[in-house]
Amino acid sequence: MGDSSLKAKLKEKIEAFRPRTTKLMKEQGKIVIDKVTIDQCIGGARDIRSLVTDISYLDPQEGIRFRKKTIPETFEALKEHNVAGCEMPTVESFFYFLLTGDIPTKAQADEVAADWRSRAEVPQYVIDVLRAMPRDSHPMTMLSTAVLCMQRDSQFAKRYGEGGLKKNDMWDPMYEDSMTLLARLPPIAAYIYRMKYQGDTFIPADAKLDWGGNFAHMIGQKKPYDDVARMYFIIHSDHESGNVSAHTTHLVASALSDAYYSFSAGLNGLAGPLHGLANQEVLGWIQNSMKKLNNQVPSKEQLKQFLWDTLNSGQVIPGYGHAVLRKTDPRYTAQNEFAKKHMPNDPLFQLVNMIYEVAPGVLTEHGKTKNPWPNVDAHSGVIQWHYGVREWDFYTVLFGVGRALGVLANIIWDRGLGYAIERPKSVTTEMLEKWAADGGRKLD
Ligand code: NMX
Ligand code: MLT
Repeated sequence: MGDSSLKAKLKEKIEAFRPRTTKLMKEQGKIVIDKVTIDQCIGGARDIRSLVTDISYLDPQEGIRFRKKTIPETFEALKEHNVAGCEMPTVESFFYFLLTGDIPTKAQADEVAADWRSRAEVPQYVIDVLRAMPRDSHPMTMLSTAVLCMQRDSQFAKRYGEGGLKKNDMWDPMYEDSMTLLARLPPIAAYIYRMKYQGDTFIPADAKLDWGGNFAHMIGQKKPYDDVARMYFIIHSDHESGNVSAHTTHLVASALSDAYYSFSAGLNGLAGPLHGLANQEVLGWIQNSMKKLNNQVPSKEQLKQFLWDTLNSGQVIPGYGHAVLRKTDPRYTAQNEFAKKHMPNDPLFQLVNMIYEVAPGVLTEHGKTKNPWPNVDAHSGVIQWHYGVREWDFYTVLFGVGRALGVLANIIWDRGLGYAIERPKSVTTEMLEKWAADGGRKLD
């Protein structure tokens, strides 16, 4: 297969960009841009400016921008790519935009679609591995395992192993692996879903459908769920570089591990309850609250009590709070607008809105969290539930399929710009105590 126009465009973009990174490193590398305090060292490196990405940026007040565009601006800019009769653009057009920063023409987006279609066949050994796993394995374990076992197909590992792969050319096999991985993720996720929850029955891909639409079709969903799938994958794609899944993917790739090793590791981070797994926890929390009331929607007072009971038992309120955001997550808002339009009378949706009215006040009174507002996960499960995807433990897989778009775009650029192996310096508690007593570490 000859190189696609996306690949040619990317080559041009990377080569044009590279001198900016080189200049910053070589000529301006010692300019100070941040300081590090003891609480940041112990407290999860919060706010330390030490990662670089040009693909998305997260402002604490405004939320995410993909390539400088907010979520509404992104959807507006891509609206020529809305699938006929649908409200959402194709994921293919969004990926082109995420990777290059340019809005594609129809032909360019079609080319991505054709490229992914040509790579989409899931090897039989992946199916065999999935089928050999205990059926009650978490679907995130299955997804991560499926990704990891495809490492044997890595072009990057092959070309690196053959020798002679130059640093400036490393983005090329990283791109090839990432495109293959992206093409195979929807059928793999759909296979896991149908194997685990739909009586081991399968629906073949439909070559006429786009990436998001095809996923909806393969799990057995009808309209407008195809738009739900497109919206989910797009809004979950990227959240700058410091979140656990993006950072892990980037960290592992920095050792020149290929896209399969790197993304599988990122998925394992996404599977934590403080990160992506929170979307299944939210549904569990809501359902448990309703169960206590014989499945009646609680009153605001009852809801307040559930929130306090959760906090008093030492648990977090899933879907609320954020390490960076200090306002309602615009990804929550995007889903809320979709739900208002398509499922306004759904009782769970009404409950989600009620939680939004009550939880920020309770969390503020509780006084611990720096951000009492909802994040993306507070809303995602309810929409899935409404359309009949009721297997909560699958929800993080949906997050993971979307997250692949962002983190893989990032590691392609990481190799394009030749970012170094990541290796921050650690210190001992004794050193921290000494520097604390001295009023700070003496800098050279
Ligand atoms: N419910 C109860 N307590 C909370 C919550 C919450 N939703 N959010 C933060 N806190 C607590 C937090 O546990 C910490 O307590 P302690 O001092 O006892 O350790 C304190 O408030 C200060 O935490 P923050 O600095 O506000 O938050 P941090 O940056 O450490 O953590 C999260 C961010 C997202 C991990 C945290 O807000 C949380 O656990 N939220 C609930 C889980 C969740 O929704 N995760 C999904 C995030 C989005 N995603 O998809 O990844
Ligand atoms: C994400 O999308 O990765 C989450 O909101 C977590 C984060 O940004 O830290």
